[in-house]
Amino acid sequence: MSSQLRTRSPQNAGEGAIIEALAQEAVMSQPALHYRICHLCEAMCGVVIEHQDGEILSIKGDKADPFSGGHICPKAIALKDLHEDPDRLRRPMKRVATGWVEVSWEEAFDEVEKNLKRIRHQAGGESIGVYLGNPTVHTPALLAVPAFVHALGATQRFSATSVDQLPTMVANQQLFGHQLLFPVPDLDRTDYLLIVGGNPAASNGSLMSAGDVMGRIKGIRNRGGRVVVVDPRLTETALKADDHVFIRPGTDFFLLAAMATEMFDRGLVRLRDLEHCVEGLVELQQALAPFTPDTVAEVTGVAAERIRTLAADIAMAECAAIYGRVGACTQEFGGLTAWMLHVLNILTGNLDREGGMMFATPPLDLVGLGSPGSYGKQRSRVRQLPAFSGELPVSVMAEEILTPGEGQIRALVTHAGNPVLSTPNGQQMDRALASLEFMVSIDIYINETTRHAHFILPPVSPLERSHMEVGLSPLMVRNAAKWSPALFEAPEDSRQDWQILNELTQRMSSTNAVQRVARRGLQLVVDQLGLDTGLDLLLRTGPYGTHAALSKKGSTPVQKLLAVVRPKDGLSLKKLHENPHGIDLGPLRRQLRKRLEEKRRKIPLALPLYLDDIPRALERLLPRQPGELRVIGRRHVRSNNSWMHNSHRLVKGPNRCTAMLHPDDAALLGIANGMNVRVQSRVGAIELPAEITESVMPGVVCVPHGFGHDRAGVKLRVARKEAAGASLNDITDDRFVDVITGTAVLNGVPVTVAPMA
Ligand SMILES: Nc1nc2c(c(=O)[nH]1)N[C@H]1C(S)=C(S)[C@@H](COP(=O)(O)OP(=O)(O)OC[C@H]3O[C@@H](n4cnc5c(=O)[nH]c(N)nc54)[C@H](O)[C@@H]3O)O[C@H]1N2
Ligand SMILES: Nc1nc2c(c(=O)[nH]1)N[C@H]1C(S)=C(S)[C@@H](COP(=O)(O)OP(=O)(O)OC[C@H]3O[C@@H](n4cnc5c(=O)[nH]c(N)nc54)[C@H](O)[C@@H]3O)O[C@H]1N2
Ligand code: SF4
Ligand SMILES: [Mo]
Repeated sequence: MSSQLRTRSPQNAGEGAIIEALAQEAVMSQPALHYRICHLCEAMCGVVIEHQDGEILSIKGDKADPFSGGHICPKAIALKDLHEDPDRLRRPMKRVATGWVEVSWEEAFDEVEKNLKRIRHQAGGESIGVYLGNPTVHTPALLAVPAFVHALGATQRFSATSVDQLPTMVANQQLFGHQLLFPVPDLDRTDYLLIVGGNPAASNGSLMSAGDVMGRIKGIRNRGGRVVVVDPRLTETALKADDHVFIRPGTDFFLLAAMATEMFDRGLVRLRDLEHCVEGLVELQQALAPFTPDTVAEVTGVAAERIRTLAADIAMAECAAIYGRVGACTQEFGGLTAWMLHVLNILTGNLDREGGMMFATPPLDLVGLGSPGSYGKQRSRVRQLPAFSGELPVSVMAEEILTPGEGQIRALVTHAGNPVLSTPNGQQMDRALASLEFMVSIDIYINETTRHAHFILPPVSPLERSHMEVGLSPLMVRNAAKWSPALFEAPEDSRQDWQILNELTQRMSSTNAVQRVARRGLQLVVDQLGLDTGLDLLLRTGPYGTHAALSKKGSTPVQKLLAVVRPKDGLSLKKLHENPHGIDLGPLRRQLRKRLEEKRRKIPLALPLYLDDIPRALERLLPRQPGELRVIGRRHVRSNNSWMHNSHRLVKGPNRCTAMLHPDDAALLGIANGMNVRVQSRVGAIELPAEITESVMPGVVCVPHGFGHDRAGVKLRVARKEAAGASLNDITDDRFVDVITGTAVLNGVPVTVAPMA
């Protein structure tokens, strides 16, 4: 099948190829259906791909998928564009004086190994940086990452986590004892959903994997429940909610803390089943006391009466889920806000309770497998920002590359990441990457980031590999399992992400000849068995697996032995293969109390880590100054961070890279709708058209991220021509971080706006 696709592609349309294609016409097959998980966002929709002779005929929602029930968004169809995109790299690329040349895998791997080893030998593991981008989580290759990082010896690790959910992971670890214990809203059973800084109507849901998230949210209202959105913009989600609360960017902690104080003062705190699971309640109440509806009304822009009602409604609801997302995390008090979100769910007794915030029981037990996480065991060299679980905030990556001295990063490996467009102070990041002695990117495009690489190692198209959402499984709002085989055979001499990582792991980990031979042998075995064998093993020993007893806490040796000789009828790769639409594993189940009991720990509500940051918040209890403007971000359902603007179908329509401004601010600044404006911050300026709208509150400028494709050397033809735009992260500030976690402040960055001549 795939060979026909290749012969038809314009690049290979030589005479021989045409003859081969003609010969194969004779064996043309019938259209066939392939069932698959869309891997483009966290919603994990089931899709049906109709295909014939290596050609995709259509992509539709899979109605038989128990998780998504047929829902898809416009991006699903872009799976075809992505697969066929002539700009998508198929062969390893080497950057030479005149541009890029294709090289063999052997040459690319040899050169990468030689350069990384040379630098490691000269300057140690500190001199090698690793950046893992968001799609890393959307491939099962995630399982190959820890060994790779270990083999590399790289001690300066970064990822998109610190421009995203880091505050939540820190709060998970601090309060529940494990970074991956993410509470997710029990959407299908809740009566009240409070969304703080999330826009599922655009994002399709995040840290709450839910097929048809807006359908499920509508379900809450249909059964008489209530949905309230807290956001500086009247978003597409807010339009579908019962109520929308405008909030001044970066002030959510004040609002949430005042709600807690209101609950304490009015005797509305109701721990319910969590009564014996928490400690520090009195200290918490004292620490939050300065924040009351009256003291925070001005700073947040939310009237005191409204805060009181919000607090009472939520406290009195039979069940409620208080959920926060990107807008809550990537802001000045992201750490405190993530903490308060957990705290409010606890104070209202909604944590680990049906209809509240619960924990998934995924088919692969990532909580059991992964490290619980650690805070601040390492600090960054230049600015002393804390690492979390061995990972430094990406806001320091550029300075760690640019600042000379011992421990300076001289080589960088990026995997599925585009920090130039996705992390703060993109222009500085651009300069930093350009200055590296050596850089290698495992990526599918030559984009704003990878153009600086010396080598790019591209994995196969996502449709040429099997798929399972490993990393997202702890985020599901309903337990389910699904695995998809490859749709198309991978082209000859191609590699999947995990194979590229595995090869580099083997090459970078051995120093002497004997070890090297041994590792080669091991690698051959791993290559032969494949990643799916590993998945099968994890499924079988996971909570629903055929061999669940093997990993279950408290199983006796006899039970374990029995599991081996007489496996039960449970999950395995074979089972998932036989159920191509996926398998429903039921609603979320209570588990936190059991986990806490097992670890003999309570939830510490009044941790010094958080209480010590409160004085900083108190200093910022200031109303908006006249003329003050702060920039926030925006997502659109037809975009995906920085990397899907090369799909014709997705980018068509009006220019989406605009700066939204409130009419009052526009009038003051003399800006008319559609006029080009210059948005300036401490670190830089961008120019883009203004969009004047009452959907943003006064004082807010709203710009989407992930644009700015018109840079020299970017080989994304559609994106450059049709959706170049300007990069929001050219004005976000690498020095503006949440103090607790080092997470970048991407929302609430002070800016000025002026009309262009
Ligand atoms: N179509 C599409 N889907 C995506 C993505 C995409 O780029 N495009 N990206 C994916 C990724 S990586 C992620 S992490 C998720 C993100 O998922 P979401 O968090 O749901 O996505 P956003 O649309 O960024 O929503 C953030 C909201 O926070 C608001 N906000 C900004 N500042 C503040 C503030 O100070 N306080 C409050 N309360 N709100 C604030 C913004 O106005 C915005 O509406 O989406 C995923 N899905
Ligand atoms: N101002 C502002 N900035 C933001 C955000 C915001 O809301 N506002 N959101 C932040 C968030 S939530 C996130 S997650 C980050 C994302 O930050 P990044 O992960 O750094 O950026 P992406 O745009 O997701 O880039 C993904 C890269 O992976 C490549 N890629 C795609 N698929 C594959 C694959 O299968 N294999 C490999 N090897 N490569 C692949 C793409 O070509 C691209 O280079 O951006 C953050 N930046
Ligand atoms: S919402 Fe869209 S991008 Fe996300 S998984 Fe579903 S179809 Fe794919
Ligand atoms: Mo993200």
